[in-house]
Amino acid sequence: MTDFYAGEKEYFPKIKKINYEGPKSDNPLAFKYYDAEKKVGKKKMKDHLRFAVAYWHSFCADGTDPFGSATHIHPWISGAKTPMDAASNKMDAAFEFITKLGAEFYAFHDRDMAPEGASPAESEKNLFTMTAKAKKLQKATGVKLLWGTANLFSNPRFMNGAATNPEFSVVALAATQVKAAIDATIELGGQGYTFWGGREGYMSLINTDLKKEKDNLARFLIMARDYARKQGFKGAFYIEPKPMEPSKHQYDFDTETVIGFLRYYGLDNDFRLNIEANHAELAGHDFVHELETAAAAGLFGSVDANRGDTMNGWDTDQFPISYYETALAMNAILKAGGFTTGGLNFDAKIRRNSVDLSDLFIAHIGGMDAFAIGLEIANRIASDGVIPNFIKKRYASFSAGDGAKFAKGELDLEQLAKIGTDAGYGNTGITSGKQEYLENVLNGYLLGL
Ligand code: XUL
Ligand code: CO
Repeated sequence: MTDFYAGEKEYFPKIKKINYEGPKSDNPLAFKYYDAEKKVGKKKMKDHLRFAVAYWHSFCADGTDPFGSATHIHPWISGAKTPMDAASNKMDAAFEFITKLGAEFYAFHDRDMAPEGASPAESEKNLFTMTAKAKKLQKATGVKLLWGTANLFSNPRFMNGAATNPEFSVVALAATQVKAAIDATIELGGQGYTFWGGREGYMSLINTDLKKEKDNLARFLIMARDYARKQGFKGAFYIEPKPMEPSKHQYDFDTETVIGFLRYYGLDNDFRLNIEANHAELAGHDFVHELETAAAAGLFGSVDANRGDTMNGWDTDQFPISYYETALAMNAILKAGGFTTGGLNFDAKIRRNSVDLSDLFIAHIGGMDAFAIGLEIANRIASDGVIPNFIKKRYASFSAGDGAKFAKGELDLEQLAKIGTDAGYGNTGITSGKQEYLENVLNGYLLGL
């Protein structure tokens, strides 16, 4: 990583490289806990956390909501003469921001990087022009691509779905975007390719052939996988579950649903899960539940780091700040072996009334510090051993004797029932789960005791 600015124009001239200054610093533009080079366990913080900046929220979203117009007037867009000029300026701003922040990765949708043209061919040309520029900026700054994706939800043509659209011609147009976005991802050395299906669901079952739509979605994913592999893509494909919004019901409802889908259609060798904290909440789960569920299936891939608002039922995409949540998340991620192709992508946006350019830096700094603390606590959980050892002991009866035979599938139901009959009732099963004790242990780590 270099810390020089490599674009053609500078958009954050008052902000210099963000440095680690330690917990006592009161500089809002400094890290208090994220110390990229610091070793935690066997790896450096930056290699554990693999932070990525989301192009769409940080450089495209303008604060528009259903009740009001734009509040973020981005200088990289407002001064541009043409949509391609805006795209080029936006990319300068993006690489300046990511470099000054010291994140190692970014993630993009095709339409974040380059505007749609008058035809699929022109859209592709726009994307490849911007891909060439991104490649130069990646080389100059050392910033890498975590994953690419195609926006198959904003354009009105996707109002009835993309791969699940009842009209074949829309499915084919979705393919033009996915093919080009895969090409761009490969060209940029992307480590993953993500599918988030915001319109891959239904608004009502009264007009929907659910089986056909799911079959078509799987067919489309198989085609995308085969194309990417043929082009030499070695990275991971991710499905990002979300239960609803914008559709009433999305087929990638939650992690467990996606695991079933991937296995049913034979996609589980190539696809893994990209888990988003706020999406987990919308599905009625904890973030950590989704992480542990993916890991249990051997399908954990990457994370869209953010948080929701427990009082709201929609995707508020706020920056993560809860140490408790980041600690449990990092504990799950470390237990799963850590990131390989994946990372922590801030799929988060500053609030509509956060109108200072510095707010974008401050928000990311807070999120990175929160995950750095989470990592330290997760490492403490592992090294201290109280919690993992308790869990190990809790299941110890499956490691020896009849319990081990059961686990290996060496007993049938009659043999199992006989063991139960011989043991009798007694006090069997009356064992404390020690939840409160373990919660207090965790709180102790959070206070650094
Ligand atoms: C939408 C969402 C998307 C995906 C990428 O809720 O999370 O931004 O991460 O398409
Ligand atoms: Co996301």
